[in-house]
Amino acid sequence: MQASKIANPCLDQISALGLERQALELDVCGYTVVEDVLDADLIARALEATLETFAERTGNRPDVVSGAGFEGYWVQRYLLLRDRAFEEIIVADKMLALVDYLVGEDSIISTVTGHIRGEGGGKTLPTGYLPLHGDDISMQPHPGFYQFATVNICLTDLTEESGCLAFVPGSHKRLRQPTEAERVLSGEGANPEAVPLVAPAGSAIIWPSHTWHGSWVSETPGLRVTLALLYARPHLQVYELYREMVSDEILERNSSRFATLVGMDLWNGWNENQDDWAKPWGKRDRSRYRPPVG
Ligand SMILES: O=C(O)CCC(=O)C(=O)O
Repeated sequence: MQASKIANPCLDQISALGLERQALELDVCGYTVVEDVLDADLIARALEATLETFAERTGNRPDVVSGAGFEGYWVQRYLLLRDRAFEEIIVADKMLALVDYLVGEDSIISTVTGHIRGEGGGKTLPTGYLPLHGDDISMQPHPGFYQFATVNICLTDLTEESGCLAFVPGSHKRLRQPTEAERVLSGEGANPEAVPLVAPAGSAIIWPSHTWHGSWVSETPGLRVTLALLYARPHLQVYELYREMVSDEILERNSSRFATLVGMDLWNGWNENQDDWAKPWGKRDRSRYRPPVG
């Protein structure tokens, strides 16, 4: 006699991709890393598009080798619609299998943010380090299920010298943000529970929003560049307006999963357009909802 096989599409996908250990790390430690999620060509395209976005919006193109002018911590948000590389990244299969495991297969993308980390703290990060925090900023205690999943895609190597990530293993089970004292990452009172996480370019670092994380000061002149993706359960408010702004052309060249991620299965958001009251966003004329830009 054989016991029944337990069917679950999400678990089957994790097994098919050989990610059982990473799923366990998410459960036990509250974070994991998968190397080689992106190939070299995709990383190069995403890095270029990220640097170009910084150049266009700040008037100063970041130089990954010298880091000049980008000391401390810099962010640029709302990157998804700027380059096809980002469209490919948000559906990378190994990463998405673990995101599904954390927040379900109907999650939506809340932000695609470029992070640049330069030497020291500069004006942008006077402490030098990014204090420990959780990415779920909703009321506490947090629910016993995850509302958001965060992914950091390494577009350059994430080394100890370049201000690597810090995690507090097991902190996802505390269901709260760290206190002011618990946030400290260096000097007197530094939280002794924090451990470093380094990873090569092309890796995805994944954690549920409950996990406490931050990053240490960079001690090298170059820049480390990462993409921060936040996936949210579909009833939550997102940071960026992809639902309203995504073009038909982008939807046509991407998968139905991409459409779900940018909100095309959502029903909320009614106004005077009465003919839309019975339609999800994917079936509406979205041009009627676009806010003027600029
Ligand atoms: O890039 C970092 O140093 C920290 C990233 C982070 O806190 C996040 O993505 O939520």
